[in-house]
Amino acid sequence: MDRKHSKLLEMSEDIYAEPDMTKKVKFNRGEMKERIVDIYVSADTLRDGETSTKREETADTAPNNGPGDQHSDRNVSKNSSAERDQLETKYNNLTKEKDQLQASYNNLTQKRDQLQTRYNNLTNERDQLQTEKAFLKMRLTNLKRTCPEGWQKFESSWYFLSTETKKTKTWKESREDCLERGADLVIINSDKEQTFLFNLNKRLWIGLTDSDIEGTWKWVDGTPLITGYWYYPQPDNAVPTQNEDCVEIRNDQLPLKAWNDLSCDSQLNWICEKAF
Ligand SMILES: [Ca+2]
Ligand SMILES: [Ca+2]
Ligand SMILES: [Ca+2]
Repeated sequence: MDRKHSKLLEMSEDIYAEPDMTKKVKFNRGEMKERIVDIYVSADTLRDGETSTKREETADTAPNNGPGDQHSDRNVSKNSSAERDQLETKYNNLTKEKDQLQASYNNLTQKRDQLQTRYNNLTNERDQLQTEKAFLKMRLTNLKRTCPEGWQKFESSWYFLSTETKKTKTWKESREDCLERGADLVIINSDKEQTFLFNLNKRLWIGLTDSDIEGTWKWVDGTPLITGYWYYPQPDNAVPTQNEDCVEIRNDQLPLKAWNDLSCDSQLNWICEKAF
């Protein structure tokens, strides 16, 4: 037997031999038939000096994805089932994650709202404090500027009251004292101011006189008297001088009926006013 026939016999034996499972699973029946046909073809072609080994090799390595490959279908089905399980797991995980994120988001939203409220409150508080600070600063400035010792504030004026009864002065001397203090004898502009002065509870010179024209009362700043707080029957320009041209507030009358005209040479306490 020459080499070519020996090879052919070997191949025939291969075909009728016990099936090699690892090899067989790669072929369908159609392919097996093709291989057998190939072998007889090979016997013819041997004369042309062609071996079938090449063809066998080709068949061996051919792709096995032809139609009707049941084994491949099972694999696909198996694969898609595993893939579905994986996807389902993934979906469940993502759903869980989404829920956690939603909860987290809700918490953060709540926190943000709380912070917003707090921020608004703090802003309001800050604005109030700023207003308060500005007000206090203004007050302090006023105090520094216009509050020397012995002065007191009422409404929008500062007042200096002469308190020592032994050091009383005439109306003219009293006015000079006020001018030296950068002020003047008080000018009474309202019932409130009148009441405040009455409550100081002293006989005091005020900045009103009719020394220029008898009976025509003028304040020290030159403005005419509009509202007076005389008690009856003042002003009377009365005895003993018959020349009462200066005005005092008395402490033995009513708050809004407390003025009397008397001689400017009388000695009294006095009150200066500095408006701001
Ligand atoms: Ca006044
Ligand atoms: Ca008079
Ligand atoms: Ca009088």
